[in-house]
Amino acid sequence: MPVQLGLVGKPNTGKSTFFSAATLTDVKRAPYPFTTIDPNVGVGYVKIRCVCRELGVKDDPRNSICIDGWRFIPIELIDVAGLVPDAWKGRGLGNRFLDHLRRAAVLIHVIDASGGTDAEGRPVKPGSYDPLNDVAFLEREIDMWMYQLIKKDWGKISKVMDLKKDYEELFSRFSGLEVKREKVLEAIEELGLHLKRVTEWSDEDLLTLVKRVRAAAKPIVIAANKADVDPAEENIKRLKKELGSRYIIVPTSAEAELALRKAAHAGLIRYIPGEGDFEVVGNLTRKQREALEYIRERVLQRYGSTGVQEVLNRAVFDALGMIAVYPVENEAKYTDHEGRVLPDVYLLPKGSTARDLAYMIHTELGEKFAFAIDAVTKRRLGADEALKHRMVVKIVLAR
Ligand SMILES: Nc1nc2c(ncn2[C@@H]2O[C@H](COP(=O)(O)OP(=O)(O)OP(=O)(O)O)[C@@H](O)[C@H]2O)c(=O)[nH]1
Ligand SMILES: [Mg+2]
Repeated sequence: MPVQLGLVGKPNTGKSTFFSAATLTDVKRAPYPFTTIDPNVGVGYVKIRCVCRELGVKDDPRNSICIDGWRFIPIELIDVAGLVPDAWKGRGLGNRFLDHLRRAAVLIHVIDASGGTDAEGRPVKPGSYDPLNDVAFLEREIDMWMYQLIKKDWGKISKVMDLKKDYEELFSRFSGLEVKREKVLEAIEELGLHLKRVTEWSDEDLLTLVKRVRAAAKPIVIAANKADVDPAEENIKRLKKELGSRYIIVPTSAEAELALRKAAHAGLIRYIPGEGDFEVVGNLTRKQREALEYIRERVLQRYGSTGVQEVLNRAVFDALGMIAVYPVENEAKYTDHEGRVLPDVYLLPKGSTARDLAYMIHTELGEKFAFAIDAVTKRRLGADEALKHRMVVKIVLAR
């Protein structure tokens, strides 16, 4: 299953616009709250420098896309309804929508950095609301939602755990949120909760535990959106100064990215997602030219890019610490058994071994795994050796 990133935030901040831009699918977007009700799920991409250029080969991608030496690797995005304060208690569209985020590995918090949306998602004059308020609010909503899920029938399950002297019930609750047991155990020990019986944990102990686990298992990346609208630039400076040590913060203009991708799709411009400029190649109307010029000045020249690609990349490579690896069957030609050059790229957690890669491709491949070779240096990899980002790996099977 591909890694999933969840787009969250109060209503009207641009989540669906971000989703549309990143997946190039049309979904409902409008300048009022609760435009999105049912979640949208789609495919977006992270972008890496492809190894094809340095290896001097023309690649033939299958599970990913190569454009001008940039490899785009698919990930899944989910765009949910806007959250209002106390959504976890069922306010607004409530916690039903939070439940769609169970599988998300990173939460991308889309905020309206221009301060043009109030706490409930209603449009207000830009600059009249402080977007810094939204950061703590969102984190609390997510934490309380998790806490509530974990705490259900606590009296009963805490007794069971004390009786069995284990944490199985708790692990299984968290595993429904795609949280691994090691992360839960780590947090229990860090907080010293293993020194007490589970039935003696206070509500506060449990909430602290949930917060700790949430931060480790579902990190939040901030997309400071509507960066094209004044006074977003000043707000983003403040945001970075006050919260930059706790969060990855990326200025974005989802609207600009959407316009650029649509123009590129229509053959009007050449634009590679994430780049700092575009080239006009088609016939533009005056209105189109003005709109693109606006994007160049207000977004690309100011921030270096629209930020949408950077958010996805930072979520996967920095917040999750994943690496991208190319498996091949022929280490001389870098091909699969059909002769396709560098067909696939897989995203794996840092620290993964070649055997982990084999299991990820196919269980059978994992079971028959004998050893692996770095296809570029032809060096045999150690059984416990961690793979490196952008490695090309040949898996050798036992007979
Ligand atoms: N200027 C500007 N406007 C944007 C940007 N991104 C989104 N918008 C506008 O903000 C409004 C809300 O966008 P949506 O994408 O529908 O917002 P949402 O967060 O999905 O809203 P809900 O589904 O109601 O929670 C629309 O009018 C968008 O055109 C941006 O980067 N810049
Ligand atoms: Mg929406």
